[in-house]
Amino acid sequence: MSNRQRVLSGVQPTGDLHLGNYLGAIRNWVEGQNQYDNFFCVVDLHAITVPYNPATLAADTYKVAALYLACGIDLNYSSIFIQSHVSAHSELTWLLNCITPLNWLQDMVQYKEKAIKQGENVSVGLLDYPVLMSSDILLYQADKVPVGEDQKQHIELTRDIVNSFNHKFAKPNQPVLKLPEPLIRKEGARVMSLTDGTKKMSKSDPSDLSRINLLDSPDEIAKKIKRCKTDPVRGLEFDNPERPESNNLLNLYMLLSGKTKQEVAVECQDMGWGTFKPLLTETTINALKPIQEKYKAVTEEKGYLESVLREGKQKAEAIANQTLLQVKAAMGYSAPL
Ligand code: AQP
Repeated sequence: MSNRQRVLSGVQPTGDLHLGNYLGAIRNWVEGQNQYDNFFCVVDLHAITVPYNPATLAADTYKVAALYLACGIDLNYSSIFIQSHVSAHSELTWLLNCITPLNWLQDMVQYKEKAIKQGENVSVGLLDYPVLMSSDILLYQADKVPVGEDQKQHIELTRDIVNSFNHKFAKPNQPVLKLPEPLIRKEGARVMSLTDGTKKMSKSDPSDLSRINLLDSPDEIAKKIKRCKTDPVRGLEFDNPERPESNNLLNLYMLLSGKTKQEVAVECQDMGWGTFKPLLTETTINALKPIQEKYKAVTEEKGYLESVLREGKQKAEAIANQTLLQVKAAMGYSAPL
């Protein structure tokens, strides 16, 4: 076994992955992966906490897994698996549910936001989402969890659950569960919607024009950037709270071009939107091209993705089942016969 610290993260198969998921999460997984022992899962159990289509769930799940590979997840450092294939995730969730106070979950911002959107049909699963996420992380005794800014509160809750669990069930100085830390990069941590620079880019936004999906064609990218919200001011600038769209689009340009903030600020300070938009379009198309080519190759190789996921499941299960046994023993359950 390696001595490297362990990383766990995932994305829900709730729609097409977009630049927010890539720049806020997956790109950071890729860049840091050779320093860690990584587990990346497609969190399909999370995907059913909001209304979903059973007819496309399996295909959507495979698509996300293929995109992990397309974005550069390297199997020499990382395992990729599907959450629902490792049943320990559900079982640990039940055990942790029973030590998690209800009001901790009712305070979660994501729950409140999504509950408002769903009106009358809010499921217990939506409320319980952060406990399932805690189980995902804790089963692997993960040291680090690379996520976008929106998930920080859930990691804090995970830490509270760890402290509560170890306090109740572990012997002094022999913690059963490891305290994980969020890994949030400042750049890309919160990519905003193309149609409203004050709202985060999201798979579940009803308007596809609000986001650039990783598999969008050059024409779609051009159309979305052409129609994206701007302001009447000439010259673009970062960090002006009165100009959220300018800040967001400059950040996208910076991250996708690989230029520094200073370089971009100087290059675009006198630019009008009519010059900037084609520049951003070309940069985005070029940045996504290698991902799209790799995606095509991964999905065209018959049986390849299945073999990656099978191997990932085996590696994940070996660790997850061990942690589950330790948790159950600490909680007073008899050993399985
Ligand atoms: N706009 C964003 N900017 C930066 N990071 C983001 N992430 C999501 N949106 C942005 C990060 O992507 C990872 C996977 O997210 P998820 O699928 O688990 O759920 P989410 O955070 O709720 O993402 P979406 O796109 O908004 O999905 P829906 O609409 O289904 O809820 C996480 O690390 C997240 O931080």
